[in-house]
Amino acid sequence: MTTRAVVALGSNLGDRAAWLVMAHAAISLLPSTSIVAASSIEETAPVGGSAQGPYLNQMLDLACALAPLALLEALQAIERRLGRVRRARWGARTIDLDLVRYGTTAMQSRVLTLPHPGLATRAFWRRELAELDAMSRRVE
Ligand code: PH2
Ligand code: MG
Ligand code: MG
Repeated sequence: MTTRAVVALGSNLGDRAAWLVMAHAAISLLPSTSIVAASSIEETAPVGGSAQGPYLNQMLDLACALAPLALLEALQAIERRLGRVRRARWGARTIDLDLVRYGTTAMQSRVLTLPHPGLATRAFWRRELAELDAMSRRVE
């Protein structure tokens, strides 16, 4: 059984568009996971953290049979492989992959909160999610 999982991509260091493409490719190769839809890519002003450059953000809709924590770990492994160095919280990053929604799962643990609490404060995430939901309504 697969679940629709939504992953937010963000990059504000180096060739931002190339990082998004590489993350897209790496996610498409995850076991038991396929990319069903992608939102448009938008440039957004940085939220929080120290002074840093603008982000490119995008969301992907996945059909995924991995459990939420397994998917989270797989996304973190991709971040590490793509050269992300965790320095400051909210700081600049080559690629950030956030698990935003996993079906209708609601959970709160030390490592994962679903739906992602950032949905409440990030208008660009809500916009991208609405785009994905509109696309999935067309195919269902
Ligand atoms: N991610 C952050 C911190 N700030 N700002 C924008 N515009 N987009 C992001 O993806 C973002 C951010 C930490 O995850
Ligand atoms: Mg993030
Ligand atoms: Mg993150």
